[in-house]
Amino acid sequence: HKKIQLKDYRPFAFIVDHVDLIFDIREDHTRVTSKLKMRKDPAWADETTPLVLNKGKFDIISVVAGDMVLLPGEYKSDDETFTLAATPDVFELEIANILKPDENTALEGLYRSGSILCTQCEAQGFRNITPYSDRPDVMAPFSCTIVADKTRYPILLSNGNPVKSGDLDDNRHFAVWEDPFKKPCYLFALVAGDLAVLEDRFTTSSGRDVALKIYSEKENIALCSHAMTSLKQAMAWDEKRFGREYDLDLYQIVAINDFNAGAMENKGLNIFNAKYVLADPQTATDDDFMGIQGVIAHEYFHNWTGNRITLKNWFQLSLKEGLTVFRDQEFSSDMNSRPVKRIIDVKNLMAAQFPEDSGPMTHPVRPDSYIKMDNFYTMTVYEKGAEVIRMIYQLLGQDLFRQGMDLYFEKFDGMAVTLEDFVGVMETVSGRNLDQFFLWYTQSGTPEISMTRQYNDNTGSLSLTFTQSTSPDRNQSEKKPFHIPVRISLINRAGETVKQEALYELTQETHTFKFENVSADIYPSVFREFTAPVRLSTDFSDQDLAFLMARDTDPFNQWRAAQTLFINEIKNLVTAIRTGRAMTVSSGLIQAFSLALEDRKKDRAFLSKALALPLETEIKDHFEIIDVEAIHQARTFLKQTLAKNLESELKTVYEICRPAPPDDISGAAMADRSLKNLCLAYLGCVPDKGNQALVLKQFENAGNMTDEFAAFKILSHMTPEMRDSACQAFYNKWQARTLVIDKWFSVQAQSRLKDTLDQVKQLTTHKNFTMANPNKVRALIFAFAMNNPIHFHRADGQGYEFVAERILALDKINHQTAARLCACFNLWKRYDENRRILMKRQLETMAGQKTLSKNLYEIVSRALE
Ligand code: B3K
Ligand code: ZN
Repeated sequence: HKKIQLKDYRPFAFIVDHVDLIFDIREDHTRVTSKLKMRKDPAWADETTPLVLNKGKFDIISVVAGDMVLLPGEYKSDDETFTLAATPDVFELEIANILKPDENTALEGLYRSGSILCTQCEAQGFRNITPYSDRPDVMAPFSCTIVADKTRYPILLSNGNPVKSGDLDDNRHFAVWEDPFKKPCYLFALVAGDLAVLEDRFTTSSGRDVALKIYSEKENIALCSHAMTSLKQAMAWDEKRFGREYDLDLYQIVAINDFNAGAMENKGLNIFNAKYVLADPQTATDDDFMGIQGVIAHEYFHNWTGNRITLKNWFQLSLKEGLTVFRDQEFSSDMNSRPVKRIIDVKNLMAAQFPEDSGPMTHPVRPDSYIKMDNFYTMTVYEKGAEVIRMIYQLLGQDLFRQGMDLYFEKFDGMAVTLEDFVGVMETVSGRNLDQFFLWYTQSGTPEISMTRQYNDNTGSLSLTFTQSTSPDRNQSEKKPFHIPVRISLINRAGETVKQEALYELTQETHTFKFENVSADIYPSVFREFTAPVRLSTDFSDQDLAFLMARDTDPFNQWRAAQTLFINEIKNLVTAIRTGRAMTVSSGLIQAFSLALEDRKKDRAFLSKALALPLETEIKDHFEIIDVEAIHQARTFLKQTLAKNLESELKTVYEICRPAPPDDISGAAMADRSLKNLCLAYLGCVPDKGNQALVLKQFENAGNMTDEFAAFKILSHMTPEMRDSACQAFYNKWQARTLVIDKWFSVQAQSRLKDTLDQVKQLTTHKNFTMANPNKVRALIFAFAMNNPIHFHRADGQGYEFVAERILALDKINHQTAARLCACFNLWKRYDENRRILMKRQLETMAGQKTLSKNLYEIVSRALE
């Protein structure tokens, strides 16, 4: 399979002046007619330049160039390209072809989800609809006519504005849409179906009256109001924070059940995974509510960062994704608790991006090459990309950053640009040179920073020495030092600030910063708010960490201190297990935990994060060789020991966080629930009848999904009998709600009970399960493979065998999602020899298949390299 390389980028030799699409939707097929107005770009084409368009696997039924009907010999067409050997300088081309959306299980291009026909084009799905130059730097105005049966498809949607509609013979009707903004084809969208709509309006700051419409299946329309509220919040926020106004009279969102990604920002017609639209307190958890708010905002923000200004080529993906994630993170921070949002984002980065960057998929935020672009919608491009933007924001400060953004919008509106263009405007407004900083885009890997303190008693000076190093990897055999911002402040034993926070910059391997006239008991608080995406090791003792956990003036650093204490303790326990010593938990840790739990001044949402043990999947990143069983045993022992020692405190806090009204989704109510459910999870992990009864009581009497689901999860680990009866009850109650049934699958997939693999296998044949729906596959198979280490990594290899077999089955119908699932094998070299051999065997079996998709081939072959 061919590798596409950034260094081979060439502009398209033609300009597309207009695209007119006609979709004639019939019972078992759709006929697409594309009318292109094109001309040669004199800068790149001469009389010998052929026209080469991308094309998927479908049959062409007619081609008209100008007034000439072309015969099959006069154009060339195969499964990948459509070619005209020669064209005039200016010409019109009309191509008609037949699609079978009902047979499209890959969910890219035009496909059916239930009774709805819809599209997904990013990254390169548009070529499966009609031959086109399927690349983001080819921008054109589109119009789109949809013709369909009026009963089956009463609603016909596309991008932009509705300009005409009407009835036709045979119970058919049509709608014509025009998008006045030039766009790349990956932003094209079409929806046809029998949908209900929730309508609202928004008036922009300059007075434009925008109609807002959220569409879903009729039975779910009552679940769309949180999405609508979130959309209006996002529109208002983007005006206030970035001066960005919406630019059409209509903004539409459609909820779809079968979707490979979370959502898609098509111009004026977002298509969403129903999971990120539908919610009410009975069926969605507080985390779901936050997720919806964030994703609705993210897609809305793309209208400026992604759509109005788009990408020169796919290598620049982080230009829209990193920036838009940064924007949605800032939005969620302004709407909710900023420190808690920061903790959630960093935890996610450490749990998923750090490992990605240390394995076979490691790539710079701007990758140099790909086989399938779909494989590069990664944590690195998105989340690390957002951290890189955040560092620019730190280096420039809020005002200059905003000036840079304003200049970016002014200079590049309507264009397809690069990361250099973005960083360039930041250099212009700040007068700074960001050449070294740009390494964050071109060099892969997570820098490791060590920080040591030297205190001079005679002079009263504290020196902080920072050293950075980044391990060589497949992308660069030698790493240059990164330009790393670090926010530092100094605090005393009373927890008071003695030196205000300031920004320092690391540009060389080693830097020492000296602070004069400070006393010996001063603590530095470094990398406040996680100033840079680096691994940090310090010379802090566990006593120091316990102090910082209680008194650091930055809540993020309090959280980090707590997590570091937990990790240190778990490392000690793992050593004890491996050397056959008895496990004990240090009294200092128990005390620090207890003090935090009793600190009534602390924000409850924050506490629920700080006092949660790191997950096994996060802990593994702190070990060179991952000992799955020892990590599991150590973490379980620590959790049970804390619960046994602090039982009465945990119960007290559980009671104090008595729920606000169950349908209250205010920040305070969510915070109470999160701390309450953390206490319940600790209490429920000790095999004690009283605690079990408490969990069961919450499960049975919960007034919302947050509480019900929290208790359900705890029950799923207790005993097979308790798990089974909880599963039965939950299923009986929610079987008609497909998104809730996803939760039911995922809880069972993550159970620690012995028979989990057999249960999961059984569930693949359950009547509510299907490999054709990505949400179902994620709920059951991904959850098992990614979040249930002791069972996926069973020493007998059966977990691997099961997942590999599912990956191959999925690859036959949905290559994008199959390749994503295969990431569970990526770190195979980090396990013990037995598991290494077993995992490698599965990778080799996959590699040996005759018909592997390009997507899966790329993941498997990188893993085996
Ligand atoms: N831009 C889309 C990603 C589509 C996934 C393509 N495989 C979602 C987003 O980031 O907003
Ligand atoms: Zn995005």
